Amino acid sequence: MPHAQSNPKPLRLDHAEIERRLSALPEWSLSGDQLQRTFVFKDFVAAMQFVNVVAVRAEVAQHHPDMLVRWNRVTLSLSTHDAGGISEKDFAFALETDSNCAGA
Ligand code: H2B
Repeated sequence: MPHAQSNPKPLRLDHAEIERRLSALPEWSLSGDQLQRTFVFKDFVAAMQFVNVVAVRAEVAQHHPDMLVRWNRVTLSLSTHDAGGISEKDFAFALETDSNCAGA
């Protein structure tokens, strides 16, 4: 008997599909094989608060962006290791981050 499929492997999106989805996320861009956005805050403490909020969401989603902090700037880079590129999980995480960070 086949065992239950709990987590089907995410599919890598092709370039045309990535561009199509990116047009709905104007703050994000493609950097190599990752979705990327830099968020700007009033100071380092605000930037670090954002990092911690993202970290909690990443643990819940089991999807962890690379995060680079430069004083008041945080760059998130997203890809899906299992897919070997960008999947819909990356777009879902990007969209949710935008909706949690209006005005960042
Ligand atoms: N984060 C990101 N950004 N991409 C992944 O493919 C990924 C991850 N995979 N966090 C997760 C962890 C995977 O290794 C675990 C087993 O769910």
